[in-house]
Amino acid sequence: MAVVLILVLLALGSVVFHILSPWWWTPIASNWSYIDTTLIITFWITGTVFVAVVCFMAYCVYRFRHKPGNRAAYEPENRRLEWLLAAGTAVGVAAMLAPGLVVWHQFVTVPDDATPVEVVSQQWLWSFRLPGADGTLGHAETRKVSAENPLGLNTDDARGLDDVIIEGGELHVPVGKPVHMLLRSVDVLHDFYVPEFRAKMDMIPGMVTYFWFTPTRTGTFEILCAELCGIGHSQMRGTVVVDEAADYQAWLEQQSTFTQLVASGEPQTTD
Ligand SMILES: [Cu+2]
Repeated sequence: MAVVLILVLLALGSVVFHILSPWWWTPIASNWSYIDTTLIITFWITGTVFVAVVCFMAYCVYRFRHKPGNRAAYEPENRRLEWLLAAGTAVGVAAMLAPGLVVWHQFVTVPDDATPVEVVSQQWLWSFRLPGADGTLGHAETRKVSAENPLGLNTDDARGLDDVIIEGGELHVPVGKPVHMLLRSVDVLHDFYVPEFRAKMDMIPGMVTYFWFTPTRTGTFEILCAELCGIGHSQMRGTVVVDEAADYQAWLEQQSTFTQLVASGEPQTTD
């Protein structure tokens, strides 16, 4: 009887803990509320199955408990039950995966009016690049990275000369405008993650990964690295500030372009 009680309490306790849990998500600051919807669908499906399985175990322990003279019936196969369980599992798994495919498609389908913002990761620092007056980013590659050219811009590409470079500083983005995030790594795997934006993407050396989002409220948010990338991984934090348009412009005018950085002869300090 104690086992039955423990099982029922386990099921009930899990549901109560889930409802009262302090480890819930942070208030959202982007357009990706669909990501939360997919999580809630997964919670409901896995939660229902978990409670049903544990309660079924409790029922079996109670119903088929030992009684003198009772004998177990031998039933090696039950076609109907196997079909039911296989079909039920398939429906549950499909219901968890299908919404994710829809949301993923939206997550990587960048609207035409999104502003490109490049994020460059390295052990253990976040740097950023914004387009200059021409509205486009110049070509860059890791082999061109040097002390004077920390993001590896291709100096033959005129489009990059007016690019705004922020090495190891804060990224600012204007509120309400879609942003096309282009993610590069100059050394190992990293992962750009801002919990409030519900946005997360691996950064792979030699590739440019991307997603887009629209910040929906102003504020200061922490960038985390979500891929174990070496001894300094847990200190690999950055900051993204979502500004009103006027504040954003004021900030942008304070930043140095690639040409100004090269002319000054020294790279920005990283602290
Ligand atoms: Cu990292």
